[in-house]
Parts: sequence; C-alpha cells; structure tokens
Amino acid sequence: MSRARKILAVTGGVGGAKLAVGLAQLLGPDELMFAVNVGDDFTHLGLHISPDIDSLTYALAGQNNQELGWGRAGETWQFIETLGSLGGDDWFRLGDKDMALHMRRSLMLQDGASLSAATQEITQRMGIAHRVIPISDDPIRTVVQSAKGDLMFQHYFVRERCAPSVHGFRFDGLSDAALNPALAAYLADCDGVIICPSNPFVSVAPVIEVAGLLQASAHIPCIAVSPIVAGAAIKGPAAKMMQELNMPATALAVAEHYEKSYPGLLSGFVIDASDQASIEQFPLPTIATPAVMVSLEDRIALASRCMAFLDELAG
Ligand code: FO1
Repeated sequence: MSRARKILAVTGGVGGAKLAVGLAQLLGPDELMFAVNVGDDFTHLGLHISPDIDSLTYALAGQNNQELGWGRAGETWQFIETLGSLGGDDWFRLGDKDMALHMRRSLMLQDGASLSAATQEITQRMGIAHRVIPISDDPIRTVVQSAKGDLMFQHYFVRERCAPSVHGFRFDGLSDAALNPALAAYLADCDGVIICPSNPFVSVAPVIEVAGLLQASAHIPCIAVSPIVAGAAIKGPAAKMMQELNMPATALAVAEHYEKSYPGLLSGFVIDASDQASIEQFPLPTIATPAVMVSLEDRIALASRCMAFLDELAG
C-alpha cells in the first residue's frame, strides 16, 4: 500500500496521458491533480485549440482515438473535408466531434471564462472527476527554432510533420505567465510530483519553467519517467530533436538534461526495463521497469511502480 497520497502529475501530449490514465485508476480526485502544458495551444480557424488538454481529457474520459493516437474516438471528418474542398486550411485535422469541444471552449473564452474554467466545465461534462489544470491561464506559445525559421509548435508538428531540423525552442509569454493558483494551493501539501513520459523540451519545459512552480515543488519528491526507450521516442519527435540538438537519444541523456537544466528538481528517474544495462550511469536514483504502455494494465502497473518509487525516495 502506497503512502504518498497527494500527487501532482505533469503531462504534455499523448505519452503523458497514458500514464495519467493509470494514475487516475489508482488515485481519487482528491489525491491526484494534473498540471497540463499549454505551449502547444494555438488559434486556428478562429478557434482556441488546446491539444494537450484535449489529449488528456479524451484519454481520461475513455474517448481517445486509439487508431490516430490523437483526437476523439468514433470521429467523422465531414467538416474538415468540406473545408478543404472549398480551398480552406485542412492541414490540421479537426474532426466533427472534436470541433464541438473546440467551439464550446472558444465561446466560453470569448464570454470571459478562463482556460481553467472552460476546461473544468468540459471535463466535468465528459464525466472526469479528476482536476485537469492548465499550467497557466495566461498564454504560453511554444516556438520551434528550426532550419525553416521560427515555427509555431503545431506548424512544426503537424503541418511540417516535424521534418525541419531544430536548434532551439522559445516559449512566448512564459515570463509573464502566472502559475495557476489551483496548482500553487495543491502543491502546498502535496506528497509527490510525477513528470509523465512527455517530451522534456516542448511538453515539460513550458510547464516546469512557469515562474513559481519549481519553488512551490522544491520540498516535494519529484520523479520523471523517460519518454525515450532503447534509443527511440515512444511517440513523437523527442529522439529526433535530441539528435539535432547534438545529444544522444538515450534515457540517460534525458536524465542528464533534467539534472543540468533544473538542478535539484528530480529525486528519482524511471527508465524502461530494456535500458536496465545502463542504470549504473544515471546521476540520480533510478529504477528500471516496463514503461512502454500498450494496455490499460501497463498504464496501471507503471503508475503503481511510480507511486512505490516515490515512497521509497521519501524513506
Ligand atoms: N496531430 C496530428 O498529427 N495531426 C492532426 O491533424 C492533429 C489535429 C489535432 C486536432 C486537435 C487536437 O487537440 C490535436 C490534434 N493533433 C493532431 C494532435 C496534436 O497536435 C499533438 O498530439 C500535440 O500537440 C503533441 O503533444
């Protein structure tokens, strides 16, 4: 039986959402809160799109599209296909059901609601009891500095299919963004922080670099799960980015990146069992455990191991 009973999970995209689902099976709504990246957000076709909040919302509601890996289950595409036939922008595929969510959120924002309030309304309507909290209600926009110039994150990720070589990242708005007060209050008596297996450069950085988060979590054991397994990203461009940034695409390099960029943040690191052979080289307490989550059982097993690791670190 785990002792740590009030956990903050930091999540970005689809990989992070998988562990989030496992944690939500183990911990109740008073024991688990999600701090979500908003750096991927953008305004598109006049709508406010929050891809990482959406990925988590659909996953927690059991409504995620498993074939695509993003978007909503049971989707149809009449709107976007019709838009394309009329010469409109159709590179960012908004499904018909998904559109309803973006429309609802955008209208709430237009009416003066915060992103937090809009997210709470939508997640509750979708039957999610856990709190999904945008890291900030202020805009933060990830810009990928690439061989094709500065690209808004979705332009790099979806329109350019992550093809341009990257040499850095910028988070517009970050220095003016206020930490969501719900997170600050939760962290005051939180037992542990789990950084889900999300891309450290574009999913985790714009969350943990929001002013006040590192200070508020300084007294709390924090572990990160590697999104790199056996030299490859489980999903997305993390491994490609690391190579382009002249780093080896390994779990060890991810741990070293966290240690160098955020000294003292991590109390422990979690790698996949397939990387066990390198475990002695890690610069912080590290465990190896199956971290590739295919089934719900995999998600729960990894969540459970993370909880036990936090207990071990707390002594
Ligand atoms: N990802 C894609 O690869 N192609 C898409 O057309 C696409 C559309 C989309 C629409 C709404 C939404 O919430 C997410 C969408 N995603 C799409 C996923 C998303 O861009 C990425 O998974 C994240 O930004 C990466 O963390």
